[in-house]
Amino acid sequence: AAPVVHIAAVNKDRSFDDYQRIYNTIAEKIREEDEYDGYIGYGPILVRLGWHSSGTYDKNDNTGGSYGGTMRFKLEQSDGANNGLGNARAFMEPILKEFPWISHGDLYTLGAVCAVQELQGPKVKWRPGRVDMPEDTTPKNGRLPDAANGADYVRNFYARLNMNDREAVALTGAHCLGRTHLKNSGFDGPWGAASNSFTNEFFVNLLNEQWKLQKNKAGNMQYDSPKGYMMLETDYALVQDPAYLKIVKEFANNEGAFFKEFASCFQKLLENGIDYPKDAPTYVFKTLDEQDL
Ligand code: ZEM
Repeated sequence: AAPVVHIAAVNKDRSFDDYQRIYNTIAEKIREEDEYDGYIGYGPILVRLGWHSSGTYDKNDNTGGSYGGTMRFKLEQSDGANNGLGNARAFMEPILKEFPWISHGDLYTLGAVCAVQELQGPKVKWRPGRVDMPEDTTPKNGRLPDAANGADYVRNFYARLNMNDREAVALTGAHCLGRTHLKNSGFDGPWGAASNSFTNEFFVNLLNEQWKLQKNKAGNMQYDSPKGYMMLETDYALVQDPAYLKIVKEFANNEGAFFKEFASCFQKLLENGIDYPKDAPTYVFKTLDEQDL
């Protein structure tokens, strides 16, 4: 079969200001509802929503990915890997009511960009044009990664998303945000101390903590440190594999290098499978701080 083509549909009636308004509405709601998940807030789970909307992509046939907004369908929501994302979708519901003209794919990716920036991460360029697609284009369950695996699995998984080693390591650095929840994934605990600020702490902790592989309360294996931090097996694979380790060391020593790589491969992740016409606009949103809001 011919590969699927997804062409960005740029809405000529909408300008940068319209999207910045949505960004601001999301950012203000993150700031307002700061008590969520033990005062971590909604930022991390909005990043996870954008990533899981995009992480179904398969470069071999150009299926999956963020374009069709298929995360709005039960079939995709019911993938075990998406457990817990109902909270992020519920967060977005009033935003969709207020801005009914935006597609689900655009909203969920814009939300992830907003969260990264509002949590002091790098500026991530964002482009509109995703179009809600019918239910029968929903990718089958099982395309999102399984944490109980080592470096070979990680490398193969990211190859399907068209990501090289440096991009794979940078993307995993998003685990500076948020935490694992027993009731969602069967894993338990945060990756570090600053769960709602975007930093290179994930890499620093990978290298500097005393990690011990043990079985958690749900019977799953995870690495734990005396400070109460955790690592998934797929995270720890980044220090076991020599090619990955070199990049982990670079990002631990140079937060700027991590931010630069993350900004570019996060945009790439959110846009995988989409063709943008030459005249399609690229937006860089201002943070609330920069607008004195
Ligand atoms: Zn995650 N991730 N992830 N990830 N992730 C979790 C949570 C978060 C993997 C994984 O199994 C898990 C990327 C890659 C990979 C975030 C962002 C990104 C959780 C915990 C698991 C189990 C879910 C829970 O229990 O609530 C695996 C195996 C990955 C690759 C091999 C990439 C890439 C990400 C973004 C760029 C974020 C922000 C969270 C925290 C969510 C929260 O609610 O706090």
